Amino acid sequence: MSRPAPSSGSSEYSAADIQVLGGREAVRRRPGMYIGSTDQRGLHHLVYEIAYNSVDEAMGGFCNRIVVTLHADNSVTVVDNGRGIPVDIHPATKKTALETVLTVLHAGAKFGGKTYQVSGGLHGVGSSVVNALSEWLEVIVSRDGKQYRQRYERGIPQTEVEVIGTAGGTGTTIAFLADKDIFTTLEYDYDTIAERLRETAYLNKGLEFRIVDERSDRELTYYFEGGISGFVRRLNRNRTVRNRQPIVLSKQVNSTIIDVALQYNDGYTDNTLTFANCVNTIDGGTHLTGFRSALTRVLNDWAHRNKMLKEDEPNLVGEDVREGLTAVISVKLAEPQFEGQTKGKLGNIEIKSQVESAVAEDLGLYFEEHPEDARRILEKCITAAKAREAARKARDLIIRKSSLDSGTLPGKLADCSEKDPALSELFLVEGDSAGGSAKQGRNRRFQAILPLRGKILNVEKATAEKMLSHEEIRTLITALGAGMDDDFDQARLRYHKVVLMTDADVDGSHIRTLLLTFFFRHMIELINQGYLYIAQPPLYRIKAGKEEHWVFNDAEKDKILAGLKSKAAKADIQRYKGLGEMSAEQLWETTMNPATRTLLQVNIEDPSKADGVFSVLMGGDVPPRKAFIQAHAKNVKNLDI
Ligand code: 0RA
Repeated sequence: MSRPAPSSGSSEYSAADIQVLGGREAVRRRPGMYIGSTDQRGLHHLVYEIAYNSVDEAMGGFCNRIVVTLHADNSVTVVDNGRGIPVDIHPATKKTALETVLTVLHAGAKFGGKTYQVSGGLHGVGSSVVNALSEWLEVIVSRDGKQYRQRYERGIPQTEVEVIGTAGGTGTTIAFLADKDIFTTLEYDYDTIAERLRETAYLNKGLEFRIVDERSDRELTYYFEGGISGFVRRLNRNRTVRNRQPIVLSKQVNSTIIDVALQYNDGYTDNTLTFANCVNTIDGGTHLTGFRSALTRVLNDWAHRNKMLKEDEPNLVGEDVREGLTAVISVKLAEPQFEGQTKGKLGNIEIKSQVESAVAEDLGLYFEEHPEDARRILEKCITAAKAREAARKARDLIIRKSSLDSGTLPGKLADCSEKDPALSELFLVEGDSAGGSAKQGRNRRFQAILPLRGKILNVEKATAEKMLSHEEIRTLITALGAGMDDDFDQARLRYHKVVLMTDADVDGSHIRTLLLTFFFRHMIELINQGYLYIAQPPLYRIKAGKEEHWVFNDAEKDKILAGLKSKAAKADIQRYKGLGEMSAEQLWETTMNPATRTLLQVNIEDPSKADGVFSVLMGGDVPPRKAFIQAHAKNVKNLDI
């Protein structure tokens, strides 16, 4: 045994001593703290831990072949052709460097000779953790022409570091059997481990990573000359891509190596994977932040300079330029800081600006040389921006819509005192002056008046949001109280008679048609329930002495005039062009009084035909509308949809 006994005075314990003595016990007592769990996931971590030490060696450029073998007895061997773990005596522990690495927690991090190491991630806790959790572990090192070996059981050395032969090359072989007293299973999953090794091989181009499963005779060798470019190609393998070749950016800033590959597909998700020293940083971090701001900036610059975005058009935002993006960002740095609950986030602050300027510079150059790629990518981003804007408007609309039924009735509404909708009537009256007469003439107990000023918006042509930004339409919806479109709630409707009362002239019929279109498109239930009516104001008043006639059409007028003529009475004919020409009493008597008025109920005989009529009448296509209005102008007042 090489372990020195602790001296009795605790003040004389060196930090290393405490770690040596405490480490093994601590790890075995609370394995989850070091490897996450003791199920298959935790078991797999042992393999990654050992294999990643070899990957560290590869990242330093000292190793280009790693073989992981899963044996039939559930032991695992990891072989690399690196420099071999040093076997000289370590001054602090007075033991071999090899034994220090395998017994002292995080000892690997304290060793020189490694530029980039995985330490700090969930893995990278050190070989000593694997050692402590293994029933046995054997290490064989080839260096300086010799082969060395040492054996451990549950982290305790069973032999010294012994010379067992001569060696031609250099390298490290570590074999271990996980402790069945610690793990709930010793069964490795080939596919899971193979996938992980594949990923690591992509991140280290030129590294040959081999997995052999002696339990099933399966084996695979991963070797990617293209590195992460191949990774991106693989991630996009079942997709239609925008830029044919992944864009590859590679830079070294001081000792930091930055590798980025990206390619757009026709999908909508952002599939960006980030790594720091080959550890998948699932929560991103400074490398991701730097990449994103560079990407947005470069694409905006290019779009503006090449007139794909006009000067006054807003910049693309992050989510626009990330739609359909597949990217791999890999940084290798001396002292990675992994942050967050799961240590999945890179924290090194300097990395942000390093990645940002590297990507901005190289991507800018790439687009200058490949304008076709830039154009194809930007077409996609600009479409995404438009879709985002449309979605925002739709959202706003919903929010605004909900504010429509906030409960405050519009000030312009002269409401009735009746609260039962079945007994209440709402008159929609064209113009303020007619509105005034109607307010005076009505029966305020059950008749409400809403004057609508000017031209009502053409809802057939207007986009939904434009329509709702229109004051008159909003007032109308609020007064009715039942919302509109999909959230029209008949139970909240405040009137079961809605009466359109417009002038008998061209403007009046126009407004009436617009209102009908609105109800047809947005409150069809109101029509289906038979709640929508058209008032019938008289066209003429004929007076002859004490006789007074209200006349609603020309045929009637002719008939009455003929009657008066036969009586030789002198007829005084007044034509009413507007509702405002009638006094309040006249309006009540002729048009509003339920005892004497005529109301036309609006109903739809053939909805598909009505749809066509409204499209022609109110749609954006001018020539068919003109033809229709010319053909039907005189019938419009009796419009029956
Ligand atoms: C520290 C120093 C040196 C190599 C290694 C560690 C090393 C560790 C592992 C773990 C698995 N495979 C490994 N290969 C190398 C190099 C010291 C030198 O030769 O100068």
